Amino acid sequence: MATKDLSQYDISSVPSAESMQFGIVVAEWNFDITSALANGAISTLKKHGAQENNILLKYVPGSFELPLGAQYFAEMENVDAVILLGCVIQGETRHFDYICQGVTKGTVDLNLKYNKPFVFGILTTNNEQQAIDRAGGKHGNKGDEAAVTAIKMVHLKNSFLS
Ligand code: RBF
Repeated sequence: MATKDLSQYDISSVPSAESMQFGIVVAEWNFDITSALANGAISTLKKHGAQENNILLKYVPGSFELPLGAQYFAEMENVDAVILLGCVIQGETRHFDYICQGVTKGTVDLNLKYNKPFVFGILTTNNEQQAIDRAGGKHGNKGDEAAVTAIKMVHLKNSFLS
């Protein structure tokens, strides 16, 4: 994956997502940003062959709730991967640190507990402009990058099973 433009990647390196099923959990905080991340993720999944009815979308209030929302997908739906989309912007208090710590640790734990990909599609920025730049702006869209990661990780797992 590119580091400067989150939407730039080698298309030929991405396997087909035609038979894959995805859950996407979106935080409602900073929704202008997170809805743009969701649009990016969905269009990238479809671009690589995912069927519309195999992309399930749910919302949680804020990024702190993303791991539990993602766990509901793992427990109650037959998904191959879950993409967590959020945007945490640094404010005046320590909230930023606690939310980032919680969602990061929660996401790592889910990957290992369920042995399936839970993709970290969460922007953690100093200000709103940095988030806009990474949600379809001058640095691309983190939702695109998260979708490509999900496809590649499902393919990786399947390669061990076949
Ligand atoms: N959630 C986010 O997804 N992004 C944020 O930038 C964000 N900032 C917050 C700042 C404060 C002061 C508070 C109280 C909450 C914030 N949240 C944010 C919401 C958080 O993830 C969670 O939904 C709530 O803390 C649950 O009550």
